[in-house]
Amino acid sequence: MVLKKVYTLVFLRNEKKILLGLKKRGFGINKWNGFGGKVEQDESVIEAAIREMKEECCVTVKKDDLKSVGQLDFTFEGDPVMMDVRVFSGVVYYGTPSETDEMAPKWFTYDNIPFDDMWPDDRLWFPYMLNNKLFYGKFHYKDLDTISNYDIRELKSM
Ligand code: 6OG
Repeated sequence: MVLKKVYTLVFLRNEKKILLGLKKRGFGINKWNGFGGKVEQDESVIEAAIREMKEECCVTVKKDDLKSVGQLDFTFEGDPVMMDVRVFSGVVYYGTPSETDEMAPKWFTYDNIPFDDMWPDDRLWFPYMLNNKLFYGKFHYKDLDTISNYDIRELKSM
């Protein structure tokens, strides 16, 4: 049996730009990504998404302003734990994205997303998110730089 851990990943967006954060420590260090982390035992997925936004970039988001847009399953060679990442997108937020010990936030225009400095899976599923399509993706990593196989499909609903 594969053990599963649930994570959140939130992207704030507007018509021209998307907010990414440069991860300053831990898993995915020095990569640009959305904001998120592990869902704790005493909270729902959406509560975790909101908490992580506050902790990682000092921004308040409300439950109804986060839209569930995708799900990503990651497995890593030799690791029995599957990461089940729930992806959210939002437009409305309160406060100013600010640097924390964990993340350095920055807005990127859609033609300037730094895929070379992101997880390799991102360039495969971002087109779904950016085109407002719901998606499910499954990726197996041979090592932290290499995807050995994957599958992505569009979903009709989440
Ligand atoms: P903390 O360790 O910071 O949570 N995450 C990934 N995101 C992408 N785009 N690709 C991956 O490919 C990822 N693996 C993990 C989930 C880790 C954060 O990083 C995301 C969480 O938001 C392997 O608590």
